[in-house]
Amino acid sequence: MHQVADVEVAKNIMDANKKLADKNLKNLEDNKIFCVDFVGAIGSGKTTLIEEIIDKTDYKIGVLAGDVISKFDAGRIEKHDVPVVGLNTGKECHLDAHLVGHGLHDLPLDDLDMVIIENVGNLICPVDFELGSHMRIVVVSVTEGDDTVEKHPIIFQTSDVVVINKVDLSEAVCADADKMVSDAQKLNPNVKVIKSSLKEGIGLDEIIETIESNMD
Ligand SMILES: Nc1nc2c(ncn2[C@@H]2O[C@H](COP(=O)(O)OP(=O)(O)OP(=O)(O)O)[C@@H](O)[C@H]2O)c(=O)[nH]1
Ligand SMILES: [Mg+2]
Repeated sequence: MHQVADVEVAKNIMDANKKLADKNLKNLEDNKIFCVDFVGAIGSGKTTLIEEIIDKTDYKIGVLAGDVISKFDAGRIEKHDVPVVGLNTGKECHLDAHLVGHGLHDLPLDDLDMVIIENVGNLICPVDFELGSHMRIVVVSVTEGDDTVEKHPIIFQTSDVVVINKVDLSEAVCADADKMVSDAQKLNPNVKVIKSSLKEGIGLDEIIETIESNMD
């Protein structure tokens, strides 16, 4: 009996989130803005990648930076002279479309052509919560272990691009980055997988090209 009630509540939450995600997407499209959301493990390199994209492209980018508490990542992004809104989820391990809707309200949408959302570092909770973006990129790194992809299948099945980051550290942590690539391809044959070392500038151009190819 209790389980039935739980399922209904969960379904209502997901339905409400989906409606708000659709509203966010319409808001972005009305303003001719392309939106990418980054999910991934804690410390995998999401903020570093966003900083690189801001520095290496000419797009007018606004950022929604999710953190459980504090505004650490928002503070980092701010230094790149782009508008940024820090979104705190409190105890929650993911952003949702409602929070993102408020964040979009606080960005100067008239003056942007791209919005980048950084989710809270987590490979499980963000899966069910669409935010209204056009594409989702999941970032993991070799330092989490080369079984990370096969252990968290759903986020790789529901993302458009997989970035396997920190390949400069593969040897040091005895991780096989190619295994992570093939695990992702097995889980999602349509997904684009890119190995990167943001420290050494490897893979960044391909990530940017992939985003641009989705903007057409
Ligand atoms: N060696 C190495 N370090 C990297 C690479 N990319 C990022 N880092 C470092 O990894 C650490 C975490 O990077 P962040 O960009 O903060 O990671 P994040 O995914 O945003 O972390 P959270 O928001 O806390 O989940 C930082 O010290 C980065 O400098 C890489 O390719 N190689
Ligand atoms: Mg971050």
